[in-house]
Amino acid sequence: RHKFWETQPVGQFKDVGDTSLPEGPIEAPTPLSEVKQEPYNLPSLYEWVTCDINSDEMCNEVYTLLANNYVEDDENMFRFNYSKEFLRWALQPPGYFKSWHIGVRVKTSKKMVAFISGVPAKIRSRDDVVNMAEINFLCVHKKLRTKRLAPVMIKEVTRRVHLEDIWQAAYTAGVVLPTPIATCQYWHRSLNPKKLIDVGFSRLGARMTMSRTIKLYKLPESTVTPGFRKMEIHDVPAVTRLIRNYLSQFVVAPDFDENDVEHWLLPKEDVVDSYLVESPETHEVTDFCSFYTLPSTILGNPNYSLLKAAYSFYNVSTMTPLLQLMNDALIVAKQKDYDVFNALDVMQNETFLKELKFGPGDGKLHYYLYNYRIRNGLKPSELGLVLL
Ligand code: MYA
Ligand code: JJ1
Repeated sequence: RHKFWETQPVGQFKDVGDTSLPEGPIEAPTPLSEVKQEPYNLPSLYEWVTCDINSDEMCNEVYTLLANNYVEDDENMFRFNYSKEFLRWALQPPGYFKSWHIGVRVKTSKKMVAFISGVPAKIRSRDDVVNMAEINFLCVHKKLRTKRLAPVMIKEVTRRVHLEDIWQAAYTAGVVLPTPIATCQYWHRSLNPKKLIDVGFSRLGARMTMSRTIKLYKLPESTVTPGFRKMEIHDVPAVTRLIRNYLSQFVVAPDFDENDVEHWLLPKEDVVDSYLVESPETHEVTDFCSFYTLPSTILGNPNYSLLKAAYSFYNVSTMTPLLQLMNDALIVAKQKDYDVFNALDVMQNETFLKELKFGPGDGKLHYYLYNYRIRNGLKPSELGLVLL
């Protein structure tokens, strides 16, 4: 069934439910001197390229490959359109390795036809903090699909991760592979219902008119929580404390330090937005919410070409009810002209999704760990991790 994945150190379908298997690494690390020193062989027409994502030219090539060939919904109506600035941010967190940004070119034309990337991350599983790679942006050009390029790319990124003495990875996918640690549901909150319906992202509900639908999703002009403001650089220590404490309750979550928080959560225009609540009395930072910007290309619509989507990232409530905090996040997203606000049912998100008029989408997201066994499946609410 899975000729490639059966050979890899991942939880296998046959082991599901086997409570005798221990949690933790599946294989022990090998000495670094035993890690293969040369890249894996590609079919002879292709060559590896290590991408310098700071170069405008390279960044453009990766951007264009993904914009034309990356993830689509099941009816091929929308395709993720990560911006160049977003890709630079996603690929260059603290301690990143350029060698983990891997392209494949056609030797003769030099056209980039495939890509895979990793970035380092400390991820905690129960009480075990592990240096991992987060693998993302695996993409093979539409014309080169089903030629078994993906397994070679996965083996090559694995080799380059091993060369940095890292032996575990985390990744998400829309497809079922051996074996998810959790399966999450996408939820969507309409901000611009007319456009969403016009482009086929959503449908007019039964016994609903357009004007009733617009009214249903109306939001206040401005946020309601006193002390709600954009995060600033001087907030990094307070936000780090808040978020570390909050994430400690989940079974699997990133172990962020101040450098990570500065990189991943300090606002970056059209990439990541973060807001916090500073108590007007004590000036303490008590609550936090964030979302990242990931537009999708609308395929084959005469009137619109881009869907502007915000994706819920990390949110922490201690004093402001999460429901009110997220309603304020919806209000800022609406002010900033997003069409839809998306969220997974991870962390405590289930406590606000229905009340804030999110509806379940037709997409699921499966979470995976490489070379690390988690004995049973986790509930989405036990996951404290959001990948881009
Ligand atoms: S998820 C996003 C993935 N990208 C897309 O969906 C974009 C559109 N699709 C494509 O570009 C292609 O269809 C891809 C497959 C490239 C996905 N994750 O080359 P093939 C297995 C893992 O003939 P193609 C993301 O970026 C498939 O089961 N494996 O197929 C996270 C089969 O193996 P097996 C996948 O369609 C990526 C084999 O590939 C995926 O031409 C995490 C077929 O290869 C998938 N999304 O290309 C990667 N899709 O026979 C793993 C298919 O066994 C990282 N396959 O069933 C693992 C950790 C590595 C680091 C470890 C460090 C220690
Ligand atoms: O965006 C998604 N689905 C949308 C559009 C569906 C279009 C037809 N297939 C959707 N819309 C309904 C919204 C509606 C709003 C009012 C309330 C009720 C709901 O359901 C889906 C997620 O649901 N997205 C995808 O399918 C994209 C791929 C998801 C897998 C991602 C893999 C990620 C790679 C990881 O690194």
